[in-house]
Amino acid sequence: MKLQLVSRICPDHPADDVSSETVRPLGGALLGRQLPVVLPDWPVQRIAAPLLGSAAGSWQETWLSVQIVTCGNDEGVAWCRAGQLLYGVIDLDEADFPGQADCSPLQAASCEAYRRIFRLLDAQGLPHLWRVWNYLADINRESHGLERYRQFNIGRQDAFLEGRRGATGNVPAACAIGLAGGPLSIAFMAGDSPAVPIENPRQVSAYNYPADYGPRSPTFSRAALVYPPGQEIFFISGTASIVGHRTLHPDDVVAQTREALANIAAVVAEANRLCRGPAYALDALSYRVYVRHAADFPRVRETLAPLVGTSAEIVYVQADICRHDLLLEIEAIASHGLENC
Ligand code: 3EB
Repeated sequence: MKLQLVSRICPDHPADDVSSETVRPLGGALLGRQLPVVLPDWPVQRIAAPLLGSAAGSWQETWLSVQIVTCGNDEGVAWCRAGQLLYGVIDLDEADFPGQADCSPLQAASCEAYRRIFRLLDAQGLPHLWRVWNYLADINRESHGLERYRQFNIGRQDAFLEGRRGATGNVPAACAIGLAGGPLSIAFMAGDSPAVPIENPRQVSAYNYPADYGPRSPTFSRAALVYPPGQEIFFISGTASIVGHRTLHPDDVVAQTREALANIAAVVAEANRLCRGPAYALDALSYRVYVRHAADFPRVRETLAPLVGTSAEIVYVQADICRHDLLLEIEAIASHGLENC
């Protein structure tokens, strides 16, 4: 495998377990209530969300590449590049954005973050965003007359349109998750070839959601197949208990878990029609599950375990979901080597 995601309980020193002659870290994420003070020297997204069902204080995920990695910091984006592939992280403090009557600080920060990402990608000659991880504080709180997730959606879509990237169809896989505090934090992976976007036949595409969910639709695809050399990576976006465009089972966390997994199964079936490698299966994905209420975690785990099988890796964290009636969201990832590509 050329590009590899390794996950583990945080080592004492982050560089210890990933440095070697043959693989080099490209970037990654740290999840947990208490994040280590010593950070790796590659771009790391800090996700301050309590782990559920784990004694560990934090969890580290690192993308490793066999290619030469070059790194930099431009436009406030910390990035590393391996061949035609780039991973970056940008954190913006909303307090640095005064906002205006028609544009809240969060909307301004969201637009600026994506503008800077697009400028970096243009400068690097790697125009195609593949996967984006968005985290913001108090995602469901209303301010400036609008829920904060909806403010974020305006800023994000503005930047896509300004950067002459369409806001429908060819858009990256993503998640947008609420944390208790901290900056607007956006991590991304991008490349020189377009991602193959995948939609879910059970759901209205998010970029076509009606205005009931905010003045601007979210800019993401349900999943993406992407092609680093010799490889296919399958990114499944944050997936919730939404059918059509409506939330189902608003007060039933077990039913929401089953519905979210039915959506993931539908996305996997779509991907299997389009993928170039072997088919993907639910028990061979690596999952991240965001649970709104920690007290729901045992029931979510009990419901999910028999549906995804024992071989699937699942990391559970407590975090807020972008609609107040959603109790959980599940994202997943898998990768296959491609022999003749
Ligand atoms: C949904 O399906 C649930 O705004 O980037 C999932 C994945 C969700 C990504 C985003 C939002 C986003 O609408 C929420």
